[in-house]
Formats: sequence, C-alpha cells, structure tokens
Amino acid sequence: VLGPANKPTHPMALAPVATPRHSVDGFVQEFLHELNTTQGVTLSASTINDQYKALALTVRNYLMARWLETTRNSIKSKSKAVAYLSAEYLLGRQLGNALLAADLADIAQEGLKQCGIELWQLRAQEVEPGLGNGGLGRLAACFIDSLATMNVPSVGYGIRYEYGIFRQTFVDGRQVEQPDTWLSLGSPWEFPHPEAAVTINFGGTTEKYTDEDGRERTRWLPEWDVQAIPYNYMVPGYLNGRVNTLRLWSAEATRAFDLQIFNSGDYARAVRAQTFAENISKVLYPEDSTPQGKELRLQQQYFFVAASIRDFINQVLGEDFDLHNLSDRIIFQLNDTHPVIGVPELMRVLIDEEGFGWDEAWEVTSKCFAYTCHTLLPEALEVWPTELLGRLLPRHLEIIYAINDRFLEQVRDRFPGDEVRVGRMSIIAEYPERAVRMAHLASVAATKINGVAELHSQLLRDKVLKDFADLWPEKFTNVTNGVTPRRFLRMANYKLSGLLTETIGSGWVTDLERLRELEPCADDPEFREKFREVKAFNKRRLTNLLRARDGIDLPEGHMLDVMVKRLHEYKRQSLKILHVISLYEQVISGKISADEITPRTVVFGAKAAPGYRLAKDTIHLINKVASVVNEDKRLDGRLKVAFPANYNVTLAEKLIPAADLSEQISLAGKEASGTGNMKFALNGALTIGTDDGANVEIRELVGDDHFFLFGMTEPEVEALQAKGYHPGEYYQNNPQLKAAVDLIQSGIFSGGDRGTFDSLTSSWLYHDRFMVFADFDSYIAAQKKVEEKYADQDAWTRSAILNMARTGYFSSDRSMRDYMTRIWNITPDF
Ligand code: 4GP
Repeated sequence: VLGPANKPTHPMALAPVATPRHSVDGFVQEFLHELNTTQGVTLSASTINDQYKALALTVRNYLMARWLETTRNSIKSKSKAVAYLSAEYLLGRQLGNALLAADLADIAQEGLKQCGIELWQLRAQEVEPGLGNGGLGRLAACFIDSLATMNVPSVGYGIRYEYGIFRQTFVDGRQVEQPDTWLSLGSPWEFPHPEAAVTINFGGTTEKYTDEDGRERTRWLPEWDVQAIPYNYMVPGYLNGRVNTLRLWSAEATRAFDLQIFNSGDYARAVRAQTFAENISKVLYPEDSTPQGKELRLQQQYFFVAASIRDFINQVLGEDFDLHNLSDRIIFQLNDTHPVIGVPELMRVLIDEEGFGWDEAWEVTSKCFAYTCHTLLPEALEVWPTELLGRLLPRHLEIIYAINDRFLEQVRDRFPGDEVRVGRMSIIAEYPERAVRMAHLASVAATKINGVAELHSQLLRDKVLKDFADLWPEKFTNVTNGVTPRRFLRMANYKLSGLLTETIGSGWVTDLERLRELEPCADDPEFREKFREVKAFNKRRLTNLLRARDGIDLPEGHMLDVMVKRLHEYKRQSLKILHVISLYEQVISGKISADEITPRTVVFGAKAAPGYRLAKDTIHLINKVASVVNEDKRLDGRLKVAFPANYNVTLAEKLIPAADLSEQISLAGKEASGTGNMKFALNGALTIGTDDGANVEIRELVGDDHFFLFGMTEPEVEALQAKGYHPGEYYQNNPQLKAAVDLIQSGIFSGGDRGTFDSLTSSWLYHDRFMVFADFDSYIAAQKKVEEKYADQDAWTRSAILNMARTGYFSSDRSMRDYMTRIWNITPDF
C-alpha cells in the first residue's frame, strides 16, 4: 500500500502507459520484446508455451492503458456501480476474446506468421479457467462481458479456485474425474496483489460491552483467520476502449496465525492450520443445482463475500465516505444464494465496526442487495444448519436471528393469527434440523428478486417464493437470461459472422436485435446456400477437432443432433438416449429398415457431479449404447452416437455452430432458463424442446413453425403429479418404450450382464421423478417432425435462418439493460 511517505509525485504519475502501435510491425516488436524480457528466451529457443505467454502479455499490453484509465475513472467519477457477487465464473479461454476486444486478431495472425508461428496453435495452448459448473457460472461470464461492452461501471467478485471444474475422462464408459490443473503452467491473464490482502475472520464467540458513549455494543472475537489475496483480471469491452475488472480472491494463511500456534509449541498444528486455511480457495465444488451443505463451502462463501464488501468500501469509496449513502454508490447483485451471507456481513460491518444503530444499518443494507434465483428445484435452495453457521460465524448467526425477529413481526402484522405462514416464511427452518434458509434471507434483504426467464419468474412468484410475493409483490421482477454475442457468435462462428457482416454490416455485434434485418434472407436461395456452406464448414471444423481431440469420427452428411449441458435427471439426457435406443431397436428387430432413418449423429456433452450416482450411470449407459450402435452394421452407418469427454466452454464454441438440432428437453417447470438453448438458436440450429425456461420465449420469437415443441406443460405436469403418476403404466402401454427399456435390460449394452443398468431402469420404472416415460411418446412424435423437415433442406435452412434472425433478444447486452432499469437503477458511463 502506498503510505503518505511515498505518494508518487513524478509528473508522469497519472499518465497512462503507452499503447503499442496498432500495426503488424508494432505487434511483432512488442511480442519479441515480451518473449525476451518476460519469458527470457529468444524466438528460436522458445517453446509453444513461451510463445503463448508472450502473446498473451502482448495483447494485455494493448489493453493496459484502457484498463488503468477505466479504473482511475471509476474511482473518480463517483457514479453508482454494480458489484456482481458470484461464486462461479465459467470464463472460457481468454486469448481469443482479448484479441477481439483489442481489434488485434488480424494483426496478430499476420505478425505471428512473420515469426513463423500459427496463431491457432497458440490459442490451443490455453487451458480455460473453468471456475464454474455450468449455466450459472457461464451466465456470470457473459454478464461481465456485456457490462464492459456497455460501459457500465462494475466489478465482478469471486473466488480464484486453484482447481476448477474437474477434467472428465471415460474409463470403460464410466466417468472418472481428474483434477483441473489450470494454473500449472501459470496464467498470464492475472494480476496478483498480495499487498492488498484482506484478513477474513472465522469462528470464536461474541461478547457484549459498553462503549465510551455508554452504548451497549457487541463484538466478535474470532478464533482464526485467513488472508484473502486479490487477483485482478481484465474484462475488456468490445472495441469501446473500456476494460473493467474481475477480482478473484485466493486464500492464504496469515502469518500471525502460524506464529501464535507455533509459539505455543504445537508445530504440527501450526502447519495443519495453514493447509486448512489455504483449502478455502483450493477447489470448486463440482455440484450444479444441488448444493452439498459442506462446511468448506460456507467458508468459501463468507471468504469471498466479506473480502469483496471490504474491498469495495475501502478501495473504491475510501475512508471519508459516509456509509449512510452506500446505496447511492453500489448495488451488490447476488448470483443465487451463494453470496447471501453478505447481508449479515454488511450489517455487522455497519453496526459493530461503524457504530450504526440497527435501524440505520438495516435501512442501508436493505437497499444494497438484489437477488437472482437460478433454480426451481426445492432441494437446490441452500440451507445452512445453525449449528454449523453459528460455529463458523457466530456474530452473523446472531444478526440473522435479529433480522428474522423483526421480519416475522412484519409478517404477523400483515397476516395476524397465521402462524403456519410465519413458520413457512421464517428465515430459520426447524425441520429436519434448525437451519438458515438462505433464499429467505435473500428475499427479506433484497430490494429486488428476479428469476431468469418469464416462466421461471412466474413460478417463483406462484410457488417457490409465493409467500414473499404475497407480502412484497413489488420486489419481484424478471430478467430473461442472455448470452454474449461476442464469444458465442462473433468468435465461435466467424464464418457466419462474416456472412452477417457482409449482409447487414457489423452493428449486430453490439446490437443483436439487428439480426432481424436478415429475415428476408430466409427466402433468398442464394443466401440460404451460403448459410448451408457455413454450417458445412463448421461441421468439418468440428470433425477435425473431434478426430484429434477424442479419436471420434463424425460421418459426413449427417444431421447433427446435439445435447450438451450438465448431466441432471431433470434435464433428461435419459429421454434422448431412449430415443436412440428405440431407433436402434426398431432396426435390429426388423420393424423398420435402416434406410428409413434419417442419417443422424447424436452428440452428447455432459459432466455429472462426482457423487451423483444416477447421473454417472446415465453417462455409462450413453457410452455403452454408443459403442454398440456405432459398430452395428445393420444400421448402415445411419445412426451414430458421439460423446466427447470433458465438455467445456472451449468445446462448446466448436460444437454449437456445427449443430443442426438443439435438444432442450427438460421436464416443464424444472429448467429455470437455460442459456445453451439461446446459443444454438443464434447459431442457426432448430430446437426440439419442452415448454420450459427460456424455450418458451425462444418459441414465441421464432414462431411455432420453426420450433419442435413436445411434452407436457407445467400445469399438466402438476396435474399428473396430483392425480398420481405411475411410470409403469406407460411402460406397459407403450410397446415402443417397453422395447427400448427391455433392450437395456437384455444386457445387449453391457456385454450380456442384465443387471448393469438396473439402478437406472428401476428408477424410471418405479419413480421417474422427471416423467421421462410420460413425455416419451410426444418426444418421438416431435422427432418424426424433425425428420420430415430435415428431408426438405430448403425448408430446414429457412427455419434455421429465421431462428438466428429472430433471437437477437437473447443478447446478454439486453439482459444487462433490463437489470439496469428494473433492478439497479444505473446508467452507463460515457
Ligand atoms: C442454472 C439453471 O439451471 C439454468 O436453467 C439457468 O439458465 C442458469 O442457472 C443461469 O441462470 N442454475 C445453476 C445452479 O447453474 O447451480 O443452480
């Protein structure tokens, strides 16, 4: 930290660094300079990793002046900012995005060529930071991209996990997890600032005392602490000269802590304690939509949120700021319940550290947070046992109780005598154990609560958070998710981007609704032809990649039918594989001949949480089906299944642009939004999907003729549940379904062992919580329609173009605009 003694006084103190010349020569010079001075090698002696790192540093240098300037302005301007608090950021590779944002892609390509280097080889060198599980983490990454591109003062806060989402491998068809060592060769994109470490406390007790003014106060006497070290990452806007910051926290043991124990003579414990402290940011919990309630997870949550709040108050606002006005300067956006412990933390800071009274502190706190819910599964709402929370954060538990007391008073005032409601709404659950319901705490504290698609927000109001919507209808709103057009169209599909720009100009990259201008092109045979060529190119590109990456051979001329997302029962990968099995069964039993099936390759990509048995069994089944189906000559090569391991952002960028058909087949009322669905539509795939999440809005926008809808609606699901759902009856009454299930049970996919997939088949036959059997028929019928349409390539391409042209709404820029007006009350900087 710069103390008063060394405040910089040189006239250059505020001058920005020089940006290297924006030319091939300037680039080469900078690149060689980095290679020599940072990597310490000459070009001829350099490895690919040296070259990749030097390239990354070079690109960074082009962005540096803008970053320093953005940072300086954001402190100076005193405008209101958003702090996005998220335990996950699934960023994807950084190099391509940074090149794009700095408008360097062509220059770098040419400059490197002059050095005898292929840009794509260096790109392939980057290990993506997989600091997220799935949709929630990827959404955060899209949002910070949009905020930077739209000039919104904002900072992303999160955790720098040393190990991100595990690397998935398959051994005999089963998922085996390997640690994700993304930092092993160093990351050239991060800027550590150990000097700006923040101390985070845990454990201990609280005590009451009387302060100098005779006021009753409480203080926390923590038992142990860790250091939170910030690592800054650039978040460059697209060609707009702005570079925002993502600040991820890494845990390190505090020295004071070591010494204390060391001095007491217990060396072994001192070392143990250090490892213990550093565990906090060691690894991302690999669960998606199913929290595990582990103590370390709560430590992670408090660790990053407490550090972020402190950071914002100290670094951005500074000492003289009157915290009564905090909400004029910041809104903390809670990405799901993971950061909700920030609510009692801010109360604690204001009351215990700043001397605020309760009401004053609540007045501020209740204006500073907004809450986004990302789920509909009741079991996915986080709950922390009071025993655990009180042990780790005793002062916070006291504050939570106090918030709850006042809140329940309000409920009793509004609904006198309704103690059942009081019990339902309480922040504290009493059963099966005393626990803090984080979604309730978030709902009480937040100025606004939003779902992530229209249907989801409606279901939050009507079901999941109904009591809260009755009490505070004005708090509830919707912001439909979006995806960044920079990464998922401009970068991932550069051929299509070229065609779009050639046709309507390049404005669509930051104003995606302009894709509407392409609607007439759907009727232009020449455009359709070009569009098909782009798809064919993307398929070839994918074929080459999968051959090299996985040894998978994609046949030519197939419909590419893609289902990529986390493996979860509610998403129903099982329905998709049953479709495949059914097609196979019909051919081998002679019900249809192979040439009656549309040549199709079904591609799966999915990771299962390591402890999620049924999900892992589903992966096993898919792989086993693939190995049998792919080899069976009776199919004449017309049906293939490909399951490349380790689906991640990097693979998504190649897969999505090549897809013809997008599978979005969750049980209605279970998928909050989905964002993969948007990426596929924007890249000209047609969707087969249920009336769920953002599928509803996609279908409304593209039109019924260009979307394959199937399955029960959410009210129909409810009605069936209420009446009593018996999957066995569907099995008995539907010969096609029965034949598919029987084929699994025959052992054909498991080397003759009939029991291998019993856990799966019996879970379908006797529970089928997500009603795969009930929707099977309707799914098969919709797949028939898919085949009919695909047979008419002109009609298909027309629909594909319309899908793309009509889904510009799903830009995350639009989502950010909605957050700004409906939730944050923020305007962009210019
Ligand atoms: C996901 C939802 O399952 C998905 O529908 C949504 O698109 C995404 O959040 C972003 O809003 N939820 C999670 C989670 O990833 O962990 O709850």
